Amino acid sequence: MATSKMMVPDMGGAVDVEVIEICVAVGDVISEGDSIVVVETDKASMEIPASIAGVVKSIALKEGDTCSLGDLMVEIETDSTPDKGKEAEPQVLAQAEVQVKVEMAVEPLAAVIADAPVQAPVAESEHALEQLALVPDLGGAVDVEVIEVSVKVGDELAEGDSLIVLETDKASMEIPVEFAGTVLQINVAEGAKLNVGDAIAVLASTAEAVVPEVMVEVKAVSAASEALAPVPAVAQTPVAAPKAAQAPNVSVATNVIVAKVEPAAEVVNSGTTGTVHAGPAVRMLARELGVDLSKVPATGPRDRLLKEDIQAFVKQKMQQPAAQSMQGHGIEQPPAIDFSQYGSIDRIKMTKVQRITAQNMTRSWLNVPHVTQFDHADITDLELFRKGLKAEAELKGTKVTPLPFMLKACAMALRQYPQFNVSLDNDGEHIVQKHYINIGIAVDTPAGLMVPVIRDVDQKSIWQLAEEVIVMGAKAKDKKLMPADMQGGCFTISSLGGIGGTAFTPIVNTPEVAILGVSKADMQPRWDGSEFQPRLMMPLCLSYDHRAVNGADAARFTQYLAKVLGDIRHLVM
Ligand code: CAO
Repeated sequence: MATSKMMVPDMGGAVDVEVIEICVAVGDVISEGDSIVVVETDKASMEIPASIAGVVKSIALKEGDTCSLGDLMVEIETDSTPDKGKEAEPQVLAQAEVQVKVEMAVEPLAAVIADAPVQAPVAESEHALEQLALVPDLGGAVDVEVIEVSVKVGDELAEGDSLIVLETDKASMEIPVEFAGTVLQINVAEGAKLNVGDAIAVLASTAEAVVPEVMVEVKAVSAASEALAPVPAVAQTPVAAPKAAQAPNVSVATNVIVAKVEPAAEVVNSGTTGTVHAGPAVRMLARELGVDLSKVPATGPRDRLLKEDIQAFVKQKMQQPAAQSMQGHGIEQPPAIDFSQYGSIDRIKMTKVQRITAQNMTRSWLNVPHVTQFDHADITDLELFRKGLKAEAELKGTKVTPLPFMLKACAMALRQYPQFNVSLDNDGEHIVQKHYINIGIAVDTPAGLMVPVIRDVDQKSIWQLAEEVIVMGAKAKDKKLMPADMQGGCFTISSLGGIGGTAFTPIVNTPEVAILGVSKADMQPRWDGSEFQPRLMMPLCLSYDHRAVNGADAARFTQYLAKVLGDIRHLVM
C-alpha cells in the first residue's frame, strides 16, 4: 500500500478557482478518470478527474474553497507494490514556482513514457529529448475518432508533418507534429477516441526543449522509500510539452503525476433559463442523447445538472405522445431494397463528414420552412474590374474570383437587413440578433461538403477576403480545418458558379436563417429601354427560414445584392 497526493493541475492559468463540488468522500474506492472535484471559473466549470485509482484517504478541499495549481486535493491509498530500488532523484523540469510532490509515478502519460524504449536517436545525441506529441485543442470537440495514423516507429518527422488524421462531427483534420524528431513510439491506433492533451506519440527530438508550463517534482516518499519503485531510467529524461502557444491545458513531463483537466465544459447561456452548470460527462451524455441542456431542470447543488436529470428528462419525453416530439422525423423510412438483384453493386461506407452532413441536411430540411428567392445580378462591370485586377493579383501572389465581392456585398446586405443575421432560439419565443458578420463558404472536398467560416467579413478588404477564400478552401480540401474554423457563422454562401448551372435551392445551414446560392453567370440579352444589350448576369438563389424572414424582405435582400454587385462603387459607400 502506498499513499499518493493528488494535486490541482494547471487549469489554463486560472488561479483562486472556486471549488463548487466535491465528488468523493473519504473511504470511496475510485477509478482513474473519476471526478474528484468540480471547480468553476468565471468562464467555465471543470471536472478534475483522478489520475490514479485507489481509496480516498483524506480530502484537503471543501466546497467554497478556492484553489490554484499545485494545491493538495486528496490523498489516495493505492495498492501498488512497487519494486524495491533506488529512490529517484528529484527532477526540476521547469521554472514554475509551484512544485507538486508526488509519491508514486503512476499517471498514465508517465507510464507511457516510462515504457517507451530508449532508441538510437536518444542514445546518439546527448541533446536528444524525448518529447510527447499531444492532441491539441480541438475547439471543444471530445472523443474524436482517429481515422488514420500517418506515421510509424522510426519515421523522421519535420515540424508540421502530419501525425494522425482525426474526424469530428464536422470535419476531418490532420494533426501535425509541433517539433522535428524521430518517432519512438505511437500511442494511438485507428478507431481510438482522443481528447485534448492525449498522447499521440513519443519522439526523440533534437529541437530545443520547450519548457513545460508546470514544474513537477516526483519523489518517492522518504519514510517508505524502500518500498517504492525507482523512477525508470527513461523517466528521468525530460519530456517537453508542446510549444506554449499551442499547448493544451495539460502540462506533461515523463515523471509527472498531475490530474488531467478535462476540456473545459462551456457554460451555456440559454437566454431563458440562465446559465447552465454541467460537467463534461453530463454534457457528453446530453450530446449523445440530443438533449438541449437549457431545457433540463437541474437538481444538483447550486443548480448543477446531474446525469440523473438528463435521464429523467429523456424518460419524460419518451412518455409524451409521439406526435408532440416528432418534428418531422417520424416519417416512415423508405423500404430497404437489395439492389444486387438488379445488377452488380458496391456497398461503400460513408465518411463521417458525409454522415453528419446528411443528418444536418435532414434536420434542417424537416425543421425549417424553406422558401427560395431567385434574382439576377448584372456583373458585367464587376467582371471588367475584376479581370483588370489580374496582373496586380498575380504580383500579390493571389487570385480574385467573384466570391470575395459576393462576401462583401452579403456583409453589407446583412447590415442593411439585420433580420437575416439572427438565429431562432429553441424556446420558440426569442430571436438572437447577432452584431458580428461571419460568413461561411461551402467548399466541395473529396471527403464531403465543408463550410469554413470567414470572420468579420464587413471589416476586411476584397484582397483580404480573396486570400482567406483561397486559404480556407485549401485547408478544407487538405483536411486541415479545425473545428473553430467552421464555427460561428451567421450566413452561408454556396457558390457553384465555377461549375455551372442556372439556379438551385440551397438548404439553410441552421442555426443560420439564410443561405445564398450562386450559379454560373452567363451573357443574356437585357432590354435597356430602347434595345437589347448583352449583359453578364449572375443567378442568385436565396433560401431562407420563413419563420425568421418574410418573403418581401428576401426580395429586398436579393435586390440589394443585385444593386451592389451591379455597381460595386456601392461597396465603398
Ligand atoms: N459565374 C461565373 N464564373 C464564376 C462564378 C460565377 N458565379 N464563380 C466563380 N467563377 C469562376 C471563377 O472566376 C474562376 O474562373 P477564373 O479562374 O477564370 O477566374 C472559376 O469559376 C473557378 O472558381 P473557383 O470555384 O475555383 O473559386 P471560387 O472563389 O468561385 O470558389 C470555392 C471557391 C472553395 C467556394 C469553390 O472551389 C467550391 O468548392 N465550390 C463548391 C461549393 C459547393 O459545393 N456548393 C454546394 C453546397 S450544397 O451541396
